[in-house]
Amino acid sequence: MTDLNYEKDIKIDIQDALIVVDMQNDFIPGGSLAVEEGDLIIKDINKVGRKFKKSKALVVFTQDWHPQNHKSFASNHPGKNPGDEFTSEDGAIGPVLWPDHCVQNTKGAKFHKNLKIDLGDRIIQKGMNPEVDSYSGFQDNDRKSETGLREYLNSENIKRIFICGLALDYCCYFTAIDGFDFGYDVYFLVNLTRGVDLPEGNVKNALETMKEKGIKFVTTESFI
Ligand code: VGL
Ligand code: ZN
Repeated sequence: MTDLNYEKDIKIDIQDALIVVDMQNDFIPGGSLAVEEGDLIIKDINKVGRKFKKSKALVVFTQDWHPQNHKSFASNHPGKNPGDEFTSEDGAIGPVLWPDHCVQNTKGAKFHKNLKIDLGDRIIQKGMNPEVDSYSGFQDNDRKSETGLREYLNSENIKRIFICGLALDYCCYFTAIDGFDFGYDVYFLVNLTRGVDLPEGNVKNALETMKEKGIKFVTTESFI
């Protein structure tokens, strides 16, 4: 595991937002793209969400929301299997193909029943364009279209964002990187996320890249 330093004594305030990434049935054990132990973080995400609301901070949920013909699905590439390496020319899809997941209006795309979605101020959907994936909660992988998250956070005068959810090395990671590049002070809630680690080593690389960039790391114990 990568050596990380955790920030301490963080007081949540009105310019903070908790971004809860893709806590949907398909990413949780039993789902089609299950992240190991994804279910174990739900309770504490609810707890931290409550803390943010008590402190008048924002809580935003992102939701992976694909059409059935989405090109990130191996099933839409004859002869390919989930986990196969695949990158489209412009990086819009890849570096691997996925099982069908989070198809619009299916049970797999729904938030887990134990997640307290009432705590959310906004739900941001992503991945609707069948030709382009959207790992980041902010924008498509080809960076040609945004989801509305930045506009929303800016309209609420948010300066710090705290990221948790699934999966560490995909949607959480890319949301953190974009958040940083868009000028937010970014905190990664390490014990409230789990990774897919595909290809192997991806979780370690993601953590190292974030550390080098200046993204900060916290746990649920970091808050006052
Ligand atoms: C995700 C792979 C494909 C994620 C979404 O939420 O991390 N990963 N689509
Ligand atoms: Zn997806």
